[in-house]
Amino acid sequence: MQEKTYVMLKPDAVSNRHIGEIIARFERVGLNLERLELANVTPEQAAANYAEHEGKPFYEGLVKYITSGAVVKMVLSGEDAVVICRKLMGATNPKDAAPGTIRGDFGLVMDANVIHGSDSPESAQREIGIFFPDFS
Ligand code: IDP
Ligand code: MG
Repeated sequence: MQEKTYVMLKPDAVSNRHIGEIIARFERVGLNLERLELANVTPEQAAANYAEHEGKPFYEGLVKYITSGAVVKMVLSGEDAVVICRKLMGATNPKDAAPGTIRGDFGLVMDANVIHGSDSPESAQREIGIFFPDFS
């Protein structure tokens, strides 16, 4: 199904200058960039995006990390965009992410795992609303 997803290169990906290489992977499989912006995540956006994790031991560190420096926010579209992006990203923990995936190739530890991607079309709609409020 044609769908949209929200993907975000986290501060470690930006500070390590991996933006181009990572975006190239999404373009290579045939997904389309609908929005692309270098920005800082506000504390309000971080709290909204990670609401499901509030109260977990890693929550405070996660919010601190995602607001610690510039990120690249994007909306990608295409056939099964949500699942395709999650597959390209790899497992949440770089330790478990297969070589060839973004987290497997650019990450080392869970505390700086390179990239965020929506986990369902419903999450995508919610997250696009958080980060691109003017996107219809
Ligand atoms: P996902 O990003 O693959 O969807 P989630 O379980 O939704 O994974 O976790 C959201 C984010 O929270 C992860 O990408 C990672 O940055 C962070 N995170 C999750 N679990 C841990 C943990 O145990 N320690 C540190 N950070 C974590
Ligand atoms: Mg998640």
